[in-house]
This record gives sequence, C-alpha cells and structure tokens, in this order.
Amino acid sequence: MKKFAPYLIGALIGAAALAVAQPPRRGGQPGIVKPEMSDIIQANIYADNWFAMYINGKLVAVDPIDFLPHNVVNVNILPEYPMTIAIIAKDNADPKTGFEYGDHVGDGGFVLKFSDGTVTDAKWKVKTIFSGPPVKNEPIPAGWFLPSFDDSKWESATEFTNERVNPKKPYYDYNFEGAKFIWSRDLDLDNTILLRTKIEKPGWKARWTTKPDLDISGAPLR
Ligand SMILES: [Ca+2]
Ligand SMILES: [Ca+2]
Repeated sequence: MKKFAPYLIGALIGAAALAVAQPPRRGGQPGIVKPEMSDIIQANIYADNWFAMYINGKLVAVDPIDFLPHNVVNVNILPEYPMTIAIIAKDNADPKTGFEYGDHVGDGGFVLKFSDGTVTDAKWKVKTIFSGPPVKNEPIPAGWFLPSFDDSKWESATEFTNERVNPKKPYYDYNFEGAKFIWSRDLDLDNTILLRTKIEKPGWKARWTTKPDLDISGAPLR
C-alpha cells in the first residue's frame, strides 16, 4: 500500500488541477429560482398615434409605428409589484402648428390592458406637455417616469368612449375588455401627454430570487 501512495497523491493533485481548470458553471447555482414564462404577463397597448412605456423606471416598450396604420403593441412583461407604469403618448400633430395634414385638428387616444387585470381608466394621472393650435409647450418634468416621481398634483385622466376615439381594426383583434380609452380632458387639442399609475399588490413577493447582472442604463430616457 505504502509504495502506491505517491501515485495516489499524484492522482489527487491531478484531479484538483482538473477541477480548477473547469469552465465556469452554467445554469446557475443550486437554490436559485429563475423567472419562467409562467411568471410573465401579456401587455396589449393601442395608441392614437404613438407611445413609449416605462415600468418601474425602465423603458420596456416603444410603439414601432409612429403614425399609420394604427397598430396594437403586444409585449411580454415580467411584473414586479408595486408596479409604476409611465407612458408618453403623442397624437400626430406638427410641433410648430399643432395641426395634422396641414390644417386638420387630429385627435388622440390611449388604451392598455395587461393580463394581470391592469387597465387604463380615470384612476390614471395625466399631464399635458404639448397642446395646440395655438401651440403651447410645457417642459417634461425631470424623472417623470420614475416610481419615486410625485404625480399627486397631476389631473385624473379622462375616459372616452370607443365611439369617440374610433379605434381601427387591430384594436378589435386583441383583448381590451374592461379597459377605457384615456387622455387629458381635450382629446383634440392636447397632442403630447404623460400618463402614470401605480399597481399595488399587497403581500406580493417575487417567486424568483435572481437579479439581472447586465447594465441597460444606456437606454434613452425620453
Ligand atoms: Ca390633436
Ligand atoms: Ca391621431
């Protein structure tokens, strides 16, 4: 036995060296719970004419079609509650005149439904930053899309009927049941608006225990 010992030690050292040389572990550590597709929710969004959406301070969706045709944006979201939703929505209006097509006053409209039951309604807050004609601009408040932003002085959103907004076919191809079209009080003259709401789910805890390691802070903020 004694004479084999050096070989045994050599084998052990070899095994240790092999362990050090192993590539990094793939698939995470035991005990870590990762989010799965069953944790995601679906968001259906229709804007007349364009929007960008921030959730909990992060840009998560941009309407890929500025103007026409009117389209529904359908995206997956990994929800975390409380969930602050902040939207910038724009009617098609010339920034210099407020008109569309040269001399028409166009109207806006925004509707959203998430599969967790979140819908647009008069409980949302709204602030107009561009109206006209005559054109009037207000600066976009710093940090308007952040959960910590104080929107308590903003007006409540106004609900509009489908007949008033007159959404096009894609709206009817998706589930917007229970959601209301909202805007500021003036669907015609208010052309760019900010919308905010906070969805509370008391007692909610993330099922997953992982956090992203990547940095996406380079995304545009407005
Ligand atoms: Ca308008
Ligand atoms: Ca419009």
